[in-house]
Amino acid sequence: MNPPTQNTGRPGPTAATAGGAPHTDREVWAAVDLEGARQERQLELIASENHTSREVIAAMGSVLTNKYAEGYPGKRYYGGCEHVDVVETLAIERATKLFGAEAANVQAHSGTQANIAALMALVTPGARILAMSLDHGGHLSHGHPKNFSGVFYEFQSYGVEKHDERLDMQRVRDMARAFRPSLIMAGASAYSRVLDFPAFRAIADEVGAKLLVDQAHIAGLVAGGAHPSPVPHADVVTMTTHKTLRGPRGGLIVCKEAYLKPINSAVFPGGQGGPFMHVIAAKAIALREAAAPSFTRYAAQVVANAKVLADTLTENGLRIVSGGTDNHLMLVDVTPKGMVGKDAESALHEVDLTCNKNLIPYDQNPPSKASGIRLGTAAITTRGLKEEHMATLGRWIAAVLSAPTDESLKRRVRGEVGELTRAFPIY
Ligand code: DSN
Repeated sequence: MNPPTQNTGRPGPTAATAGGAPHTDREVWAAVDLEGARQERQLELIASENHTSREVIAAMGSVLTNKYAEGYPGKRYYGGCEHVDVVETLAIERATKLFGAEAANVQAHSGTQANIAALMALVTPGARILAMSLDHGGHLSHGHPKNFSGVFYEFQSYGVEKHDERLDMQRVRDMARAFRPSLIMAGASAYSRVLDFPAFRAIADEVGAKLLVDQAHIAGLVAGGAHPSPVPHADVVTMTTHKTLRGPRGGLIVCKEAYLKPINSAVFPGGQGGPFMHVIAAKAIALREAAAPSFTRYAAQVVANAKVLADTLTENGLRIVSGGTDNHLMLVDVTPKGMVGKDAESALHEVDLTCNKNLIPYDQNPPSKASGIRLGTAAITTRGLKEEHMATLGRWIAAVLSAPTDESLKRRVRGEVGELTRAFPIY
């Protein structure tokens, strides 16, 4: 089944349809219903979010949530695992096939849990690791001093160049030659350009390091052929399943066969106890969806939409970090409009456009204010929006950020956003 991209006339996935259960807990279900309505009403531009299919949601609300299954298929520490074994085996088979990998672990509860496992499997505590700076688009679990990674390993960060806001692989190579890391990490949560995985591999080989790629943001683009795959180059690839891959909230690891044993043992018992079998079922369903030809079209449309959105924002006076995007996201410098990211996020929220403030490289503002916002097209493409809608959306965003206190403008834009979201319901 593919996620619906047009009005099916069915009710939403929240209280009305959650497993056909009685809804006696009015307080919780009221909030769930409101969240469902919010998602329908607003355009979701948070680059790390998406709208899953109803089948994925149904699996997460299934009886599999009742089952303990510590261990792996065929080798569990609990009885009664014969059916969840089938589910986990399907998820593993689908993950390896979809990403062309030798092996997979589908149990990590999140992307950070997957990274914990990968670091445990690949290096020893205290090891030197070279990864992308959070301030330039990296991720907390790539060495932030308060994160497990920064606490237990010695990180050095590479970043983008000041003049073009892109990674310079020669600079990364120079840093690796000087630092001599045991592991190099590639991957980002706010970098809009293609990552050069063969270059990362060559640098890792030159300095005798292993290569870990965190493809959390781009996993769906990789699956759909809209971004080069890191799998042939990396020793281990971690990801989340809920961003561009459009599955349930969770983590996933694919790797060379030689790393499967240490990865499995680092996930369980290393960093987790019982796997979430309901989420693993949802991962299996999402992986099947991502293997369909329609998902290849979806991934291409996500990238095409992002390009039009970035171009329209540029034409209307905003600055896109690095000059544009090759993937599903962009960092928009809002300072040309005399604003900071925090205020831009609020102004857009008032017109039902949801996004997050974000540091831009070499930002002069603190993270609590930030000079930019991060926009992504994964979720709005799922609900069926195409290039022509991106041009309209870009003009709305630029207009609101040019006059954030103009109440009549915001009323008008909010009304137009409402017309669009009603024409393209999620469920
Ligand atoms: N919080 C995620 C994001 O928004 O990119 C990363 O974990």
